[in-house]
Amino acid sequence: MDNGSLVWRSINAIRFLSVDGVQKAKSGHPGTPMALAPLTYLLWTKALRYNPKNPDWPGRDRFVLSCGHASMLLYSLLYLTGFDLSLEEIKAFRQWGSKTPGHPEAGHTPGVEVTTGPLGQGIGNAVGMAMASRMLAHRFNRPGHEIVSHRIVALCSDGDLMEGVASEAASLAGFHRLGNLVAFYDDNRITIEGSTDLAFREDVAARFRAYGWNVLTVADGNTDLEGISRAVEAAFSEAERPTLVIVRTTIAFGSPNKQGTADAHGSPLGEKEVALAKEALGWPKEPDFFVPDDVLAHFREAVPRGEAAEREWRLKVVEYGKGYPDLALEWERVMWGDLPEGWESDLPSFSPGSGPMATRKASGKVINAIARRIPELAGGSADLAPSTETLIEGGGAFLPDAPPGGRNVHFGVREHGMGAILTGMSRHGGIIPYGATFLVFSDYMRPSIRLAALTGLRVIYVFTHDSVGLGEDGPTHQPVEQLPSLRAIPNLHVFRPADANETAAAWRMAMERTAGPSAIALTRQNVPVLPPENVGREGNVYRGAYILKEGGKGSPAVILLASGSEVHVALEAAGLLESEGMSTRVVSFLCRERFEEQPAEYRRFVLPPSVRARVSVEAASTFGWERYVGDGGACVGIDRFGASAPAGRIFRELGITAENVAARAKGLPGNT
Ligand SMILES: Cc1ncc(C[n+]2csc(CCOP(=O)(O)OP(=O)(O)O)c2C)c(N)n1
Repeated sequence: MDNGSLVWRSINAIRFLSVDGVQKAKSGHPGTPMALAPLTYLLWTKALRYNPKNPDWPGRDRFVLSCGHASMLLYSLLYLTGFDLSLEEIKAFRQWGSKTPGHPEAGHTPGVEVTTGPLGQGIGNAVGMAMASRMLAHRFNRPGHEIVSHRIVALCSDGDLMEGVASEAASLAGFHRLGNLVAFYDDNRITIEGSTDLAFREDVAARFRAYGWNVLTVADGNTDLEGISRAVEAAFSEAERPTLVIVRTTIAFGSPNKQGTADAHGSPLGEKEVALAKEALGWPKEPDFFVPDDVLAHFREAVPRGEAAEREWRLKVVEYGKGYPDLALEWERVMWGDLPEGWESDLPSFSPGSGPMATRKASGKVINAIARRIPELAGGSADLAPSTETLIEGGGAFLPDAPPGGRNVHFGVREHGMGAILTGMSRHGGIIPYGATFLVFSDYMRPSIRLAALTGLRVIYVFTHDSVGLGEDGPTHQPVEQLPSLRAIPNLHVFRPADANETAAAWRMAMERTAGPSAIALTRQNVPVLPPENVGREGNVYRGAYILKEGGKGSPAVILLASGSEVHVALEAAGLLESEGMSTRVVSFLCRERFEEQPAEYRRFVLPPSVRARVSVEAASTFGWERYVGDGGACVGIDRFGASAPAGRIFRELGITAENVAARAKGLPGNT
């Protein structure tokens, strides 16, 4: 190790930019960037294909910092290699309005591929990206014209590999033999509480081999640049399996008193120790944020290198376009995330005459109608496709040994892994992913859903068996609090269609929504089909909540607000109330978040402030309905766990009946 050489000074520049950034912020994680500087130096100067001047070109490799707490490492690399991230931003680490938030946020900082920080998610996202890339390669590559040939490279830590979500995703990656995925594991044996000996002694290499991964090790990730280079090269030339490179490092390498200790994980080293570390590694103590000119110039070679790589790829695409003009247009379209002209023209309309239909069933028909027009719609379920009705008929299975081109993904019983994978697929681009399970198990996916919402990604979650109406499986399977808890996630749109026609509308909105994810909650049980002309009237269904039935002229005496299967309970209750002379409005609440986006005028039209007699009805926790029913109203819902019995009996016992709703309406102040 020659601290005077350009290479080691470059590595030390990564280290001390990170250390100084954390020190100035008085908060952050200095130890891991110090340890990973040699590996990332080699990756970012030699191995990765990226263009700092055009961070989003589709042919680039994707670099995922799964251990997002080491964000300063990534910011240092982005600044040094010439992304649109200034030294001022590095100095503003973790400050209000900066481009350098505590953990990396995709879409916020140029060059950040995914939002990471919750451990385990990033590696799950990387698996999703590798799957999306594989699907696109199947669809678009032609012999001699491999326009999809990039790699997904993830960097993960002990914490990442302890998390269950990583195991689920890694298992699936091994199963699929995703040779386009390389993960580096920073084996520094330190977490927050101390040594990994406290809780993590398993043989990670054996575990990943058992998943089907190619596993390589680097015994000395601190100083052995040749060893690291060899491993990177070997990993990048493996095409048949995902590769895990276990790199043994020392956290805070170079810090005389803190290296190898948990102290260096999550707090600044301290002024004194920073000075000692700089001295130990032969780095000038002053000024802070020092980058020698030749070091910066060396890193900035990434710009012409990246531009050349992009140019080469673009020429490939031009050649491709000559041979396959239609495919080339399709490629452009899917990578932009645009839907094809007229994509919605086959969306089915359902007639009441054909009898009642479970909304999950309707959803299955809608998925298939969409899939015929949109080849990039791909997804599946966590081993529940026959129940969630999410199979694309004739879509083929996405399997390692099946003919390429399959769009039905079998996630296995891995809801959390599925959640992280869907996020990665969406962020990769070119695929519109959906994933399905029972609504109650959305809890198993919640951390991933939250990140998709935070990042603003188009992911569609299909959650069936959406209430106690699923019946005999009992309270373990009957969602109660899931609807309000999903609605509490900012930027997630939660749809709960009342019938088949609303289901088609929900899917349409979810497909067209690019600013964030959508969850569609669907019934297991049959529900009546509403007249399509009522659902579609004036397009108000697309406003999230709309007047489905108006009892009489003038202001209604009472408004019933309902979602999903309970819309029919409300309609029946309205009949009862009207037979007693109370004019009743029924508002179907398909998607609260859409409704909230409407102008106040529309919202007041649907829910006039003067009508205070309101009753909500939803077979779920009533949490949140107060906002709409107000002081003068009442909520009919289920503020307890369900029970095992036939659905009809449960609804009766728990008061989700037209009679109860009517009685509650009549009992409101002013109506008695
Ligand atoms: C899901 C989740 N749980 C807890 C944390 C808080 N946390 C941040 S880093 C960390 C563990 C640090 O150990 P390691 O992953 O080995 O990182 P290193 O010490 O090597 O930086 C924990 C528990 C988190 N970020 N995400």
